[in-house]
Amino acid sequence: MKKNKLFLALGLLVVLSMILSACGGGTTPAEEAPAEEAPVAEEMPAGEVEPAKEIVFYNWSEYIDSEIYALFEAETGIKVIEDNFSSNEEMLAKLQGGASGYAVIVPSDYTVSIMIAEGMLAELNHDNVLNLANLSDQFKNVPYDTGNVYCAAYQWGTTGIGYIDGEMEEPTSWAVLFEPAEDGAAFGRTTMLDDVRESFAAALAYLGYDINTTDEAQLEEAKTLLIQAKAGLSGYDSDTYEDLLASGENLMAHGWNGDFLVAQEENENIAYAIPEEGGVVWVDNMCIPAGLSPEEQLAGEMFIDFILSPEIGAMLSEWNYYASPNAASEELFDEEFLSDPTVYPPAEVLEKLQYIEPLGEAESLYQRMWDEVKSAQ
Ligand code: N2P
Repeated sequence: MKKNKLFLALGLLVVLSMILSACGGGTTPAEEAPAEEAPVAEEMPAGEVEPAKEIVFYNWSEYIDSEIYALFEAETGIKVIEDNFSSNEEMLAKLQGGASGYAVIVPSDYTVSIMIAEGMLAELNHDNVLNLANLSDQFKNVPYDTGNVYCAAYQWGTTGIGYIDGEMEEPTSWAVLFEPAEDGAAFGRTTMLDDVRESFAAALAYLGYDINTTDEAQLEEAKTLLIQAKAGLSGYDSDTYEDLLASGENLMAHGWNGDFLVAQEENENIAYAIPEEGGVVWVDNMCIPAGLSPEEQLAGEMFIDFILSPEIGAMLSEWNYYASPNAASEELFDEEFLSDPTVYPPAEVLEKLQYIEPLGEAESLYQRMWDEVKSAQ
């Protein structure tokens, strides 16, 4: 898929409308109140909160166009600093460890459930996030946060296998990872996600088991397969795997759909497949950690609201090539993007995909087994 003209035009439109609004656009001189009636600078009513001047956005790597920060700052005066994580578990551990200062974080579905249950998220004041209305109905009623009490969907996507077309066959089964053939083109030039739930999900799907199983015997089998896969891997990677394909260093990677589409810009032979055994579909969400000051909370809500505006939501997908949960943004996409099966999988593919679910106690079992996989020789 190539970047399309609509998107480029859209960028211009956004910049223009920002400039106009900075100039008080929309109001012609005739509409302006005569000077003598202009209100004197109003004082903030007691108790009214001013947004923080600066916020930290804790996001997955390479998931946002930094131009969006400039536009947000131009509109609100709030500066955004970005910090990155590579997995839900890394982000969760960091916050559980007491990291503070993040105003907006981007957990996936199952991690939202975990964080709500642990009291780690603040409720959104919907009066400050009016653009929640732009989300499509499906994303207003996600099972892990019905009614967007805590979070707003950011982007959604699938997990599969990216590969170099022409250098190897299309991977139709997870077997390409779990039964590595020494004479296979991608042997030793393959990465898997450094992600406990994603990697177990791939192995469990290959075995025909539920990707959310807590059955210890099934997990042992999955662990054995994950260890077996290591022979063919050059490593575990969740941040740069697509670049390693684009540069030609690797031929195959377990990863997220949009990342491969971005890398296609550099190497048009990059392709994406979801193995026939199925896999993972996910929704990432913008949420505010509990315990912020009212000023930071407000600034965080304003940032979420900004991302949910139609043009900015479209800019986001333009840049990261993930599907948008924002119905108003989708209206700005062209047919080529909306009909790209890598972005919007057809129904028969979607029906083979499952969400990762929170597993309570069993999460530590997964973690212990993942540690064993990682340390196996
Ligand atoms: C973007 C990562 C996508 C996040 N680089 C997967 N949940």
